Amino acid sequence: MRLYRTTLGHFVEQDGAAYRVTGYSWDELVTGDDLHGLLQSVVERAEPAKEFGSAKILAPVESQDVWAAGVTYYRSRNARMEESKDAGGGSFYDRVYAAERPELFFKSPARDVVGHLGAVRIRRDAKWSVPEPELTLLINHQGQIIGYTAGNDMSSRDIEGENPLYLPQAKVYEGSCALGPCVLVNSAPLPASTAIRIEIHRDGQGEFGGTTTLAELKREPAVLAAYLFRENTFPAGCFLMTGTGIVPPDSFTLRSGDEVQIAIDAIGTLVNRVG
Ligand code: DO4
Ligand code: MG
Repeated sequence: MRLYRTTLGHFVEQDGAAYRVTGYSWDELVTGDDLHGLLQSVVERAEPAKEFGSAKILAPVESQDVWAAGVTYYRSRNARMEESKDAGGGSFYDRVYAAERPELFFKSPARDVVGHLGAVRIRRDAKWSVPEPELTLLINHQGQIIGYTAGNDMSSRDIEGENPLYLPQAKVYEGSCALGPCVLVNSAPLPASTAIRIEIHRDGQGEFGGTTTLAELKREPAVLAAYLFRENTFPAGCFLMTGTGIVPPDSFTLRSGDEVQIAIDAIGTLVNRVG
């Protein structure tokens, strides 16, 4: 079941039909004891809501901040080692890839998350910017994974490559985090065959495309979530991006006007224009 936050309220979609979910704020849904059960009862009892087609989809966020994991795919490890080799990156990215403790960082306050069809941004002082397509976990206040969405961890590779201590500036700025279009509400782990795809279009033409699967993700989502919750509490739950396994060639940088499409099996496609 897919849960949408929209300008006309919340909707759950299953088998091509959408149903209104009334009586709960987004935070109440996310912090409830049994979101899946609640949505199942809506699907069984409510009439399909045709107005869903005219609703504008909003970011699936109310009070949930966004965190991110890094260097969780071999492709990401290699790309970071290369971009930071002049700053001594030859070893520290390899070490975090191999270590038991994952890299986790704060990505975005809830208020800055961009939704489906919203505009993401590249930093004005960056020369080398890329999108990072990432499976993103919705975790409730008890630390349980209750859903999945698609995420874009927009990143400034020249800034993070210059010095690892610049990572927060490369990663955390307005318009750097997009999530959506919905939350796939499912506490069972997604199959390893789940594909994550990206397409970047420029002036109506395909500029870059790539695919990976969850089989390439080195760490279990539940383990990433457990590390995040070790010494943090999230009364309204939170999102955790699980890292990127797709990195465009070094010659590629995003431009204003590009369209980024991130598709994840069973979730859908998050589309954002670079503003
Ligand atoms: O360590 C830098 C950030 C890594 C990251 O965002 C990723 O691997 O997705
Ligand atoms: Mg990332």
